[in-house]
Amino acid sequence: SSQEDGSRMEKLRQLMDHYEPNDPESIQRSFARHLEYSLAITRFNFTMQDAYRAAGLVLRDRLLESLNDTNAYYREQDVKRGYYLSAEYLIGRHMQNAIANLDLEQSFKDAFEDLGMKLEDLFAEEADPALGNGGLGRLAACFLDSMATLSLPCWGYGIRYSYGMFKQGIKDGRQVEEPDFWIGDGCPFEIPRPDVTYPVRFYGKVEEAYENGKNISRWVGGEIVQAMAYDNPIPGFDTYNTNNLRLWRALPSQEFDLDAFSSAHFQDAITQRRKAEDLSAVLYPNDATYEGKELRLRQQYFFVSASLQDLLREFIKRPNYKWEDLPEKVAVQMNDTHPTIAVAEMMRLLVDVQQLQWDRAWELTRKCLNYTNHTVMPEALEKWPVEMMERMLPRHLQIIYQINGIWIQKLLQRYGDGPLIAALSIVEEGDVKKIRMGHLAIIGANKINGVAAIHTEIIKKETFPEYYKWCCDNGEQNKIVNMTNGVTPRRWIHCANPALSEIFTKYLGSQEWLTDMNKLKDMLAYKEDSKLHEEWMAMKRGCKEKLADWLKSKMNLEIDQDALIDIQIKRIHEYKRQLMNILFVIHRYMELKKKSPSERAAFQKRVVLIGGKAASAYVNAKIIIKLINNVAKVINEDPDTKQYLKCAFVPNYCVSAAQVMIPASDISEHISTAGTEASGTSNMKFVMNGGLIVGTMDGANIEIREECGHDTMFIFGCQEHEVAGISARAQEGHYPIDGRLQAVFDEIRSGKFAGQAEPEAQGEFESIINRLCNIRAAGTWDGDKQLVQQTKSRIPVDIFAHHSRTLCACVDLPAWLR
Ligand code: 8GP
Repeated sequence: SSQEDGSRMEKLRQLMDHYEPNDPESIQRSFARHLEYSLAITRFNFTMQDAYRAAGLVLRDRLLESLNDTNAYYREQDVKRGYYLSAEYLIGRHMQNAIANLDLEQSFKDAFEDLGMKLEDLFAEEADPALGNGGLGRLAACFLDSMATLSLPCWGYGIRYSYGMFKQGIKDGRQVEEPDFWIGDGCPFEIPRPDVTYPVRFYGKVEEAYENGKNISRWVGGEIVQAMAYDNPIPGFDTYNTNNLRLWRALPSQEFDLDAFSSAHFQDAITQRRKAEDLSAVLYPNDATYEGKELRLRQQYFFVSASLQDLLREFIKRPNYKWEDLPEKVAVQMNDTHPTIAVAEMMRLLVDVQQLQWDRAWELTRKCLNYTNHTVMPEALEKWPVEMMERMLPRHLQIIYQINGIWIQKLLQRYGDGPLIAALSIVEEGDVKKIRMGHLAIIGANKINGVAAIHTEIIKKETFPEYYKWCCDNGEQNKIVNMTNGVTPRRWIHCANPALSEIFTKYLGSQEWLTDMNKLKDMLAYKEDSKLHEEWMAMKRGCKEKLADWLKSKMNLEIDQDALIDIQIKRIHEYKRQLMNILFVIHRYMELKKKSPSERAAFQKRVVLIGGKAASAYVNAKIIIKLINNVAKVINEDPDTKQYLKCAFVPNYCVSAAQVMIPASDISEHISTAGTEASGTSNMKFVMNGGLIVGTMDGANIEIREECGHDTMFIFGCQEHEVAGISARAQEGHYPIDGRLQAVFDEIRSGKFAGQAEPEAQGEFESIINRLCNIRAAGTWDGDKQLVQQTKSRIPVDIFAHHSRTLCACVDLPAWLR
């Protein structure tokens, strides 16, 4: 009865009438209890890993308090909720960030130092959850921190991969991929929710029926997988608000089919189980490309369906809900094309399950969904074979055809028949008929956004030009909008560089800058202040020391802390041009070698660090890693030059590596061919840590330059609007190769970095140089010497054919060398 309920609640309220206290002693008490009772480890004998786990549980208690209160508050206020749908979250370690955001830094420091432990040592015990590939996944993680900090009622939804991004080892200079079973020892921050599960169907067939005067479609049969929720509290900074990242794990729909035992199908039952679990087993390690693999589409549908079922359930739980309120209460952001099956799934849930009329459902769907594009690489826009979709998601294919049919009708009315219709159709005709997920997304979304000003213009002009024309012709120019990326200063300044955070807080008088970066402008008042200069240099030195220790312990590399630290860390890609960076290093090395010892002493000392993972099947990217390693070996061992120039490939680049590297940099390289890097976000992190950018007019570099002043960035290279012209002129052979660059090519060809000791590598190095020189002996790496002679002074034309991605050496590098 409600009376019994009332008295029980009152009793429970009295039993727990306070929040967990946060003074150091209470934290110690809570730590000891978790060691003893949660982990069943004696408090008199434990390892650092045990300590980390117990400390994680201390934090989790506090996170739960604010998560529960925040959820209760959202419900009470009946707020509009945002949902970020992303197949990737490159979340990084939780502990340090959570302590900072919960305002527990001092208490934790005091509590653990008193017990003889350093917080940094605890932090280092945490596995770095890498449930993402690169920029897009890290952006999702930064957004979660910022949305919580801004007290916005927004949750993230994704997949709880058992294996995250592979660990990168380097063996004989080459990348080796090792599995990352990050979840192995359990993550103290996550909350398994066995009570929050949803069925997700695959395969089967659609039955048409006539019920209650209506034609209805029923998706039946096939197989059902259960999606089980794991919640990851995301605390905001300087607010009581804590949001949630809900990740789905796949489980079989029935634990064991008991009949299987008796009917000797036990093996089948186990296979079924494994198949279900495979769904959330591993992250696809591709970046800016996609693989048309069935498992990938299964993963996408799996998490999208569970997430939409969950958010609609939350909507329906509101008292007196009305469907027309859905867009007032729900906004869904689709992070790239990966979750865009959401357009069809939302329609299925509204039409088939909730029995709404098609037109009404379509209006609601379009008002609730939004889509972000993250790359101009056309191969990243996913397309699924119709045949595959028909088998796996038969009802969704029907829905997509229906959406497309109505859309094509509209187009025909507006433009009549013609090539525009085929270009705008969701269905791509051809030998293999495909569903274009990018098209489904733009047609099903309220807003479409690019991630930097230049990128948004490219989306309009090049990625979806026909769609943009449609928008303009229909008075909807504002459908494609720009939303330049951002990063969280809590992780990227406050946690990564506590000394800098202290400086800002001291000079600005408060921590407000941590939630309003505009406040940093007030630092300008101190720009001539010698005291600040001193403190700033001490901060940089401290960061470099930390980096030096880290490099020494990770890879036994010694660096001179007086050298200029020059860093390029990001996924390895031809368009990002790590190749150009290493060609520059070779050039610098050759210049140094030419000098006398006294002339060398006048050279700026430099340490060039390059880090990043290559997709496992990306052959050229892997050759670039090998080249960097081989060049580094020669340079670092050369007694004439090693004092002045060092180079290293830093293995296993990840969020925690970035937190050590970024604060220590003097300059960082953001040198993609203009028009190819959608935004970049590490550029922002380096600048926030007082580094200077060497960069091209690409992505967010352009906007950072406007914000910070032109004199704070070393810009070089051609501009995006010049690329097409250069390409055309190059076809006619108007670009001779710069002599300095030619010398670098010759040095590589001479076998200096591989030679006879490593003929295979030598062949690979020559093959990528040949590609730059438009020599089509690619693959046959010993090449056709005559062809080399004829063409080596020509601009790399075939690269232009390949989206100008590596437009590199011949056009941009000489400008950079200046
Ligand atoms: C990245 C872009 O390359 C980068 O410029 C941008 O800053 C970042 O997204 C965030 O917007 N794109 C991807 O990470 C990407 O396309 N990932 C592939 C897995 C599809």
